[in-house]
Amino acid sequence: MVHWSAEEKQLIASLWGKVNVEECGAEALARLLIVYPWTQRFFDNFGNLSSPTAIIGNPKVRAHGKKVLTSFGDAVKNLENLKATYSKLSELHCEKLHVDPENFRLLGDILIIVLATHFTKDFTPACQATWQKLVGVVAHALAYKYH
Ligand code: HEG
Repeated sequence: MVHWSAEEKQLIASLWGKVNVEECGAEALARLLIVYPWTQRFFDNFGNLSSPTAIIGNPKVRAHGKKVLTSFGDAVKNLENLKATYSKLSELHCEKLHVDPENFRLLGDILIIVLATHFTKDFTPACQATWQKLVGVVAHALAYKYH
């Protein structure tokens, strides 16, 4: 059972309150597709992904990044209940989308980098550790229904 201390809850909530899900979501997904280009195969209907500039400017990448980070926000609101929160999405990513769960970890690591670049001052060691814990637990919850 994952436990969240009062300090951890506070570090998560206060940073999340400053996050622009549209900007940070778009940036995180774009970085995933650039840094780990094999992840592009899940998005073969997204049009031009031929260069970093194309990826960053691609409106479908932007829209999907926002969708993913908005959904990540459900974790922030349901810290005590992540497996149930992501149960349906875990099934979807496994059974319909066939996304290897390793990709959830890659995206989580990238999200940490995006947050660190946007919120350098807030990103104290305690904040960073707490967010690393959160992205890890979210990745674990999203992988829970895989078989
Ligand atoms: Mg996933 C769809 C959330 C990581 C590939 N993802 C979705 C949807 C949500 C979501 C909410 C829409 C579901 C629906 O239509 O009902 N994704 C989500 C989260 C995370 C994540 C919260 C991690 C934090 N997704 C992720 C990763 C990949 C991926 C790492 C692949 C590298 N997602 C993926 C694809 C779709 C979704 C291919 C369908 C896209 C489409 O064609 O609309």
